[in-house]
Amino acid sequence: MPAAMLRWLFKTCCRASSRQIQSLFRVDSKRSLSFRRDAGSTLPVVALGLLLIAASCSRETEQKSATPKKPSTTSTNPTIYQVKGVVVELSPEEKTVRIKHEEIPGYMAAMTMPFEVRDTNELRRLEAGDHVAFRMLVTDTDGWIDQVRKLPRPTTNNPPTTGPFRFVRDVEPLNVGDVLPEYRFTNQLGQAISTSQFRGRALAITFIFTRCPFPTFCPRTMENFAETQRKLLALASGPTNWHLLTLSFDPEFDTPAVLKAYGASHGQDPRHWTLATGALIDITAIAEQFGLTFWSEDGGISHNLRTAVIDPAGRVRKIFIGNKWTSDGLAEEVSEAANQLP
Ligand SMILES: [Cu+2]
Repeated sequence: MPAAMLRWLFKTCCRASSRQIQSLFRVDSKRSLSFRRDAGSTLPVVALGLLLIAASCSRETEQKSATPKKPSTTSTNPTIYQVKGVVVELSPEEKTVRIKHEEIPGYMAAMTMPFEVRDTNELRRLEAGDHVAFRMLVTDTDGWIDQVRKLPRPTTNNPPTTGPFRFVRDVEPLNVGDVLPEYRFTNQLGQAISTSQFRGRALAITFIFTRCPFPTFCPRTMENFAETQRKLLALASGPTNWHLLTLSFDPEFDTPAVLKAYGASHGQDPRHWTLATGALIDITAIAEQFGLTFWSEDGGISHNLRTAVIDPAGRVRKIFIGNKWTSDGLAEEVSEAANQLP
């Protein structure tokens, strides 16, 4: 689907132009994106328009890396995708349902992930194993699903897909009060770093991969860290002994150069915020110690979310689960930890 891919490319290139691009496409009854039929006669104009947008995009990207990005205004018109999948787990109290969903062409690879459901009545008749179709609604900063319909179970028995083989080492889960073992990683400048170099400072650690497309997952985590950095820097007579560490679990793609650009696009101040990655066995170990798991699935990476605060003595102070925490909450934990007496 080249049209959808094109649109996605431009969307990731610069969000401002996504609406301009959207006007070039129509959403048909199956909600798949295609070029407007009547666009054929205006194709030369469209092509010129795309070129101009591309030119303005590259300028915007350059500016972004020089100046911290302002929080984008929330788009009120969600993009809608029709998706099918299998219910893995229902959590009505959390207003989420975990679904192993099929590929969403031009947007996201097939993966298993929790989706927010705003009306929990939609979950009432569902159970794990049900085949469902639903609408996925995505804005610049949010994502949720609705119109969840049960589908008849397919008659063929597909074998379960198992995760790929990977090297792991046995690690103990870390609880509040436990000392974080030393881990060595490589930062966005290609320099070796160690978690123990942050002793004496409050350290917030979180996990992402830069290709993650879903707004409430890695992009939200990045925005929250950017806001936490901004709030902590703005604290009059606030502590200065704090640091943020964002670890990528996609070292193959997230090279130092990729991390540097990703950090810059989120207003990373390298004095207080490091993006890093490392050997997969180390990333896996530290992630699992905080209860985060990730695995590759049909070309994408499925994962859950963890953010931890380490105190200046190197002990775990707090572990935030999922994406419901706020930058206010994190900034408060970090500044309290920073002010903590040894
Ligand atoms: Cu993600």
